[in-house]
Amino acid sequence: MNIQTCAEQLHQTRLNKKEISSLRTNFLFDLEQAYQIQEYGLHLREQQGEKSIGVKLGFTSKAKMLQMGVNHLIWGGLTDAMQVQDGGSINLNDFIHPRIEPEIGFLTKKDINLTLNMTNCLDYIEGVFPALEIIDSRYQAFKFSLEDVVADNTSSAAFVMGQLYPTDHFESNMGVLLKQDGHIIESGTTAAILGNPLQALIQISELLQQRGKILPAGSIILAGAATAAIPLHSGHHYQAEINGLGSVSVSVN
Ligand code: OOG
Ligand code: MG
Repeated sequence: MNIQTCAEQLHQTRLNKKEISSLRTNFLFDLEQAYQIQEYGLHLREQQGEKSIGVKLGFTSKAKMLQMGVNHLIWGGLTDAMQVQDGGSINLNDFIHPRIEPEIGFLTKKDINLTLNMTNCLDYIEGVFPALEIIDSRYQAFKFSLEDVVADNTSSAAFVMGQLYPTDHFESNMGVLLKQDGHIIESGTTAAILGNPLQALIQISELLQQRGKILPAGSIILAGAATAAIPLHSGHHYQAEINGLGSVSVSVN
C-alpha cells in the first residue's frame, strides 16, 4: 500500500459504510504521511464535486483526549457535503457508528496566511457560532492511533453551524451543554478548548503555515469538542447550547 491506496481505501470505506482495521499493518505510515493520505482523500472528494469550506481541530480538550486515548492536537478538512442545516436531520444509515459533540466555530473574514497571535487573531474572524460535529471513524470500534485518525481526516463526517454572532459576543469561558431530547447529557466550557478557543485559531494558523497553506476568507474553523462525544441514536434530537451564543440542533432518523 502507499499514500494513494490508503486514501482510496478510506474513501471507499466511508462510501460503503463498512468499518476497517488499521491500514498501518500494511503500510506503517508516519504522521507526515498520514496528513498526505488525508490530503489525497480530500482531493478524491473534490474530484466528486465537493468543495473545501474550512478546517476542524481535534483533541483540543482533555475530555476528548481522555475519551480517545490520543493526546496530540490534529486537524482535518471540511467540505460542503458535510454541512447539515441547523434544525435539519441526518440519517443514521449514512454513517458507520457516528458520535456527536458540541463545538464552537469561527468564520474567517480574511485569508489566514501567517501565524496568528492573541492580539491579532480576532481581526481575521467575521463571527463566532455554536456548532455540532458528527464524527464517524472509519476504523473498527472507533479505535485508532494518532496516525490512523489523521489519515481518516480526523473522523470528519458532518457538522451543523448555528447562528453567527459578531466577535464581541465571544468570551473565552462560556458554558457548553449537549442535550438529547432536551436532557443534558454532557456539559463543559469553551475554556476546556486549549484554555481559550482563540488558541485553536493560533494553533491552526501555525499548522497551516507549516504546510504552506492559506485558509481563504469565508472559511469555517471548528475549534474542537469541549466535552466527550456521545453515540448517535435514531429517533432523537441533539442540541448544543453555548451560553451567550444560543443553540444549534439536529435530528437523527
Ligand atoms: C477524532 C476527532 C476529534 C475533536 O473535536 O476533538 C475531534 C475522533 O475523536 O474520532 O473532532
Ligand atoms: Mg470535533
